[in-house]
Amino acid sequence: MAKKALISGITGQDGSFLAEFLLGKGYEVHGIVRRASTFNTDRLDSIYADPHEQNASLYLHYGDVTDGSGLRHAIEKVQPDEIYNLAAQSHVRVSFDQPEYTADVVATGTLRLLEAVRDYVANSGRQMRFYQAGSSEMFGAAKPPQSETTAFYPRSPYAASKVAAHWYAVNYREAYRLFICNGILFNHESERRGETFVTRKITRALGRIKLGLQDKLFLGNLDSKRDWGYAGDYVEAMWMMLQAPEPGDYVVATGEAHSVREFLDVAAACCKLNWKDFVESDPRYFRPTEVDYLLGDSSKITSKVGWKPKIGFQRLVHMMMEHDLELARQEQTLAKAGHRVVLRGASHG
Ligand code: NDP
Ligand code: GDR
Repeated sequence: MAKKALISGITGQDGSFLAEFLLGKGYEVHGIVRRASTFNTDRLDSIYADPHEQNASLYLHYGDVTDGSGLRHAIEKVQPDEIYNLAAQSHVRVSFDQPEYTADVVATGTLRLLEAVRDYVANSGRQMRFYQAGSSEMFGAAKPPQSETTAFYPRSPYAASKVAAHWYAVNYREAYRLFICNGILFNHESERRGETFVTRKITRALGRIKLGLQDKLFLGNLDSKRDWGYAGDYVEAMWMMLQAPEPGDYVVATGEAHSVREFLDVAAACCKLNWKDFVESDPRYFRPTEVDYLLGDSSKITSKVGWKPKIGFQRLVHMMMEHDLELARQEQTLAKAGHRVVLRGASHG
């Protein structure tokens, strides 16, 4: 019998990589998808098969982590062996504008799912493994390098909500002996990254500027440093920690940090551009409290579980840049054919 996984947040960057990864391992994959007035499953297009087809192994269910009864129904219907809780309002800047909503989704959403799991396990007698998507943002202002023993110092409603979710998960593990792992993942990016996060905002804009579709790029703080890895590597870490004999909490990072300015340097060099010619500062993109320096020490997951990152900073930026230059070429073709190209992301994030 194939193992079954249930993923909340399957339509996001990580959800799509994880679904692909688990399908490759022979899992039957189920995802919780929010109802929207337009399709929000673009990132799953390459792996989606009509569920009526005989060999389909990806199934989508409507649901929302703000709706506890829906989560319970999904768990009872799917009876998963593993749950990956990736659903989140995941934008740090936006969490200052929507703090209550962010807490409801990120913190209480996790609690709702844990409660549903607790009851399901107690009533069915079945075991289940649970992954909680924690974040390096939980370390916030703590001095780098940050590891599992570093005290949290969250600097945004998003980060404070992730800290609450982290401790709910620890408490449910200890109180009800559930197999729960907190992954404390540092920033991870890809060509599927949302276009309002700084890396993708940069590579999308540079591609368009190179091809004459856009003039300026407005950004906030260029001095903050992040430990940027590749999303494809990081979903493997999520799975690996759930296969370990005992549950635990793990930092997942590359151990190398770069500033936003350095990201711009490398991306602009790929396109033979000088970013200082077109990058401008916009106060909208600064945060009331910034996280200056995140650098992860992932030696625990390497020694206990055997995970290591494969893709480094330079290769990551090149991959994203090449992808977004190709997207810009497609947009240019459309523009030349008289279509209106909407530069989504250019003035967001
Ligand atoms: P994304 O923002 O790309 O995806 C978030 C997912 O959550 C989307 O599928 C989104 O649905 C879904 N979602 C949002 N609100 C709800 C809700 N109320 N109910 C159900 N689903 C909801 O994030 P990533 O893929 O980058 O990140 C995955 C998880 O990992 C998140 O929890 C994030 O906070 C965390 N994380 C991410 C890091 C990173 O660098 N990427 C680092 C550390 C942690 P929709 O598509 O409809 O919007
Ligand atoms: P982050 O990612 O806040 O680390 O959270 P983001 O890419 O949004 O910001 C990284 C750094 O870049 C600075 N910055 C800008 N950021 C955005 N989005 N837009 C801008 O125009 C801009 N200019 C400068 C930011 O101030 C910040 O210092 C991401 C999310 O995926 C979280 O969900 C996840 O938990 C953490 O990574 C780890």
